[in-house]
Amino acid sequence: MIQILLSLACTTPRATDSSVDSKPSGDSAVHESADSADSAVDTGPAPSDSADSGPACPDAYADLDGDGFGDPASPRPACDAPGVWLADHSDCDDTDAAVHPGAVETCDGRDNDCDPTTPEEGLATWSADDGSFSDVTSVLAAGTAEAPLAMALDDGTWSFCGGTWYVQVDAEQSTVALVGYEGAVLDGGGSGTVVTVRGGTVSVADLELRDGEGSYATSSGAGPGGGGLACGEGATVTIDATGISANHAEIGGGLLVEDCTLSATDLDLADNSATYGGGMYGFGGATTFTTSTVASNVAEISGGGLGLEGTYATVTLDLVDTAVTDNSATYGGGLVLYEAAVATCEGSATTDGGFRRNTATSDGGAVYLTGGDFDPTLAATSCDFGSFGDDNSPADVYTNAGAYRLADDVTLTCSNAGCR
Ligand SMILES: [Ca+2]
Ligand SMILES: [Ca+2]
Ligand SMILES: [Ca+2]
Repeated sequence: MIQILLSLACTTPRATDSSVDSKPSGDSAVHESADSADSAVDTGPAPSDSADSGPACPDAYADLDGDGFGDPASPRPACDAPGVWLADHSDCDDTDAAVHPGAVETCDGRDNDCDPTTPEEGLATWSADDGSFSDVTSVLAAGTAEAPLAMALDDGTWSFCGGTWYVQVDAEQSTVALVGYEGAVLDGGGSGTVVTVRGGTVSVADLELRDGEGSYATSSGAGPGGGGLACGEGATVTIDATGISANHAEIGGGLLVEDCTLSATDLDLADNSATYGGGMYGFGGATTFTTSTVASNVAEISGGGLGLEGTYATVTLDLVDTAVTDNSATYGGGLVLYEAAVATCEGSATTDGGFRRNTATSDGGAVYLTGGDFDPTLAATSCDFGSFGDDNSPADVYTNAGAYRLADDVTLTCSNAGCR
């Protein structure tokens, strides 16, 4: 690559190198493009020095990131260009020294080598907090459906591009981001939890967590659970634009939450199955789903879509503009609340937030709540419970005081004493 420093502009008094002044005038094509591209220079004040009568000046280009490749958006005649200006103008990002022609393409959703045709699919990258990064494609690609790669994650951002990655990853007291591009899938191979978070702060974005078999045991000994993702022991987990589907566990087919703060936005929790909590089960902690869907999950016993056990610790679930649909169980097709569990359903007249088309073979098509020593709570604000075509079956909410049929956009609170 030619990297010619054109800082020796003929307009600058200190220019003593004759290489620019003596440039052959045959470079007229470049000169013409400069005329047409940069009229500001052409119409600016006439330099008073010898540049007026000098030979044609080729364009020069800024290199603000210092990677040796110029910014094509910054042409100016070399004669007027002080500082470090280059003849090269092939840098597609002059704010990032790691991005230039010939750079290694990495999985980051960006064009690293200034060639948009270079594929990212099938690449995986790990980047540390200090900005350094490593191509970890060969490490992560070692997993197979029969033998998924079991791996503890170091701090940093793990990026997965395209394709299916057979992994069972583990974050323990770490600060980890898992990011997908181009429809990347993390597949547990049906033999373990796909993502286990044992403390720390973990984010998951733009990924699909699939085909996990819950292997996380809670501190109370319940489980194993959390086929797609298990979070426990004071962890903070953020999920965005991610699917958790086709996972299985004894408890929490897709998600298991134990003493964890989990916030999910645009989560698609679908087609998971378990004995308790087909989509998700919570044993403590605070979970929030915003503009998400919980669909077509199945529990053999209770909580087809979602379940909370409030015997051991404070456990809450807030459903904000989240649609819980087409889930099924024996008790609580959409949601089951045991003991001191607290759930909220917040919708609006213009959203489908709430419970529709969920079914229970026994009681509580949408929600089943029951407590012996404690009083579970469901607080609904403009929450849908379905109507003629998309009602839950049998009655919408089962409580110790009886079953309730509810309509759409309902605001009330249900507990052991009933819904009011
Ligand atoms: Ca540059
Ligand atoms: Ca660059
Ligand atoms: Ca890239």
